Amino acid sequence: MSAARIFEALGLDHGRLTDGDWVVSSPIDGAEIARVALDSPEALEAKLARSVEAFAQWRTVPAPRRGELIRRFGALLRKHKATLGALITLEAGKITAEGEGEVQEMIDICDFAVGLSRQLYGRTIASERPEHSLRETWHPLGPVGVISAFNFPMAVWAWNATLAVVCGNSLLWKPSEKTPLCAMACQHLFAQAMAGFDGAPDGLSQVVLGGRETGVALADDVRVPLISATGSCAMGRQVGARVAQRFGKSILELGGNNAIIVTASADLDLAVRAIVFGAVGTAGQRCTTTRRVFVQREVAPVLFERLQQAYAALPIGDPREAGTLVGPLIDARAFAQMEHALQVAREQGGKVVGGGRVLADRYPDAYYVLPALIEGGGALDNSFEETFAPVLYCFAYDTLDEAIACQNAVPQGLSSAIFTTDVREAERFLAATGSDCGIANVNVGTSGAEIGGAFGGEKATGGGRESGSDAWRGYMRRQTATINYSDDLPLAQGIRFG
Ligand code: UN1
Repeated sequence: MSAARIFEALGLDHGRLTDGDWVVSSPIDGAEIARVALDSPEALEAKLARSVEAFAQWRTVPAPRRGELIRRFGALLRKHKATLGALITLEAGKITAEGEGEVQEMIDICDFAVGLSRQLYGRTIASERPEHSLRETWHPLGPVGVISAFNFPMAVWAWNATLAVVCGNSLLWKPSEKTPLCAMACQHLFAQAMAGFDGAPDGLSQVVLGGRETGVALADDVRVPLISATGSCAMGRQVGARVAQRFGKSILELGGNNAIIVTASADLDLAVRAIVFGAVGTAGQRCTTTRRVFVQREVAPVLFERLQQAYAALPIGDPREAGTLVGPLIDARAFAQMEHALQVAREQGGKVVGGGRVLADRYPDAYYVLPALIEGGGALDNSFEETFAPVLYCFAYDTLDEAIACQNAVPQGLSSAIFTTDVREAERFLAATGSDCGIANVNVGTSGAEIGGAFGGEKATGGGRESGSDAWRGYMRRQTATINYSDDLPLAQGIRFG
């Protein structure tokens, strides 16, 4: 489906696909699919002002009623699931199943947020003073700035947006410059959900299109009390520092360098399937992508052999075609970074299987690659970095302690997994001395998290949590209130004054 057909199916004016200078191209074949208008600094200022006004109104709407708006939005996502999935495929290059899976993730978080809208619980606390009560209330925060990456061009926004909106906030979304159409489509459906909905103010949700300067302007603006940013560690380091400088809050969802440990007791069938999905799914461009494998030395030859067989049979190609499992990389730069990582691995003594460009005759302007496996003898420096491509470093280990130490030795701390049928190994991996990541799985791979859990990671991954569990608290401000219903004024800590 072309971008124009997709916009038409969503009821979006396709004049907007040609009304600007910013060129959007599809990673499928490199062809131009749109020229969109970016926001000027003046336009951004106007949107910020509207967002402040929208917040002032929206925070007074009861939370369950706010949830009702998200219910309507979720219904539109259900209706347009296939079309939205096709747009993700066109603009980000995901295979159809993964594009639709991303829309499903949005639908799921809508359902979660609707339920949450009746569960924004605070606590009541026993007061130390007679005839006093003590309670905690969660209040709306303000305009929430969402900065998102190309690889989840809709779902990451939805994780933030649906929670932020039921929590009573307004939204300003700066999507990746590589995927503005996905953002325009979500924004359009959100506006449709708002149409005729009593109490939903204009400007409740807005998209700002722009590059780095737009992100910086949002990060620096005191009118935006929370910035939720997804992207590289380098980006997060800058955004986090700028937001902290003005005492804003941030939720940072940065790079991952996720590992799977395969012990001698593992079910290798499961392990191989999980590793392949984790390493080559989304062409290795998820923050949760499996980038390293540590396998117990005695099973290492069998696992390497089976991984090589699986890699040799991978259907690589047009992500729209049924049967394709590996689509294109996002652009030439991603390909150059992959090549660089493989080059360094070879220089450092790694044995590289796969890698390199394929289908270049058919798609001279797109970047399809053979996913790469690297068998590492010793240390491979590049395995400490996140190369956003299907590059998997495999190492053999002797003891589980050694495997856990190696897994934890990288700067990032997002996702991790162990494949074992031994309960002691599993529990050691999950213990305080085990995996240091925000996500730790047993017999489940590193990617493909459900929305019900809190999603995010430690260390250079940024420490933020989004999506399920109590992540909603990040989008609200906490107020502690002490209420005196006595005729006296007793002071806390038993202090007598006067
Ligand atoms: C991301 O890559 O930024 O766990 C998010 C997963 C997805 C989300 C990834 N549910 O792989």
